[in-house]
Amino acid sequence: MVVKVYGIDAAAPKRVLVCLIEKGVEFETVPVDLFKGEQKAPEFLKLQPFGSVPVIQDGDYTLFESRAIIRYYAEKYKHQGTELLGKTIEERGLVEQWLEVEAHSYQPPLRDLVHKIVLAPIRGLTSDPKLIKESEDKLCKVLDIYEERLSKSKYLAGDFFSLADLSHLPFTQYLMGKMGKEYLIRDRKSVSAWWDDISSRPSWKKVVELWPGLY
Ligand SMILES: N[C@@H](CCC(=O)N[C@@H](CS)C(=O)NCC(=O)O)C(=O)O
Repeated sequence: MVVKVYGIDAAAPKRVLVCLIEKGVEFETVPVDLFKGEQKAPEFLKLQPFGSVPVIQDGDYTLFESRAIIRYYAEKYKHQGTELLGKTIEERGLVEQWLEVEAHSYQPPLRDLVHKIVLAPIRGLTSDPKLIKESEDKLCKVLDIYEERLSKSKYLAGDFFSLADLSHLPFTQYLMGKMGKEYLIRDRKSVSAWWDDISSRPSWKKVVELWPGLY
């Protein structure tokens, strides 16, 4: 059964795509044009009532929320492809801890920056340098904690690549691209080495090559 992934060129769907590639799960993509508002069309809302991407359909099973989807596939194919959840319950706890940090501390200020710097001009909106500075300051505080953590272990949850690291790929890629905020990563030695490591995985390189989006 080939998994259908709705939405491709935005960050949250890419979290799912990179996970499926790591797990060696076959999939096909269904484009959803966010700028045309296709995610709010009645047919799409039957799949995802909040009107955002990604959504997957796996046979007659439908799931939305990118982090729920990656957890589902990491568990469903535990013994196939890259092990992404850790080998012990303690490792699993740390993977979950850093997944939560990514969702609740890392992504919010970074998503704000992406909206203000990358998306605002496309939508014809002006962005306020003061608000950009506030988001950047919040992100810096989080990155300082990452620097400390990654000076002690190669990856976030320990010395193994996991869903926690993978979940950071799509939004961090924005910083490294046209946004011009690469220094936020490069100014932190351990974070910088971690980024070079995780972003050079063949799975992520394939995602960026196939779906460069707004990077
Ligand atoms: N928490 C959701 C967020 C999904 C989300 O915000 N997706 C964005 C693309 S990255 C989207 O669909 N934006 C269009 C919209 O919300 O109208 C997830 O992780 O799946």
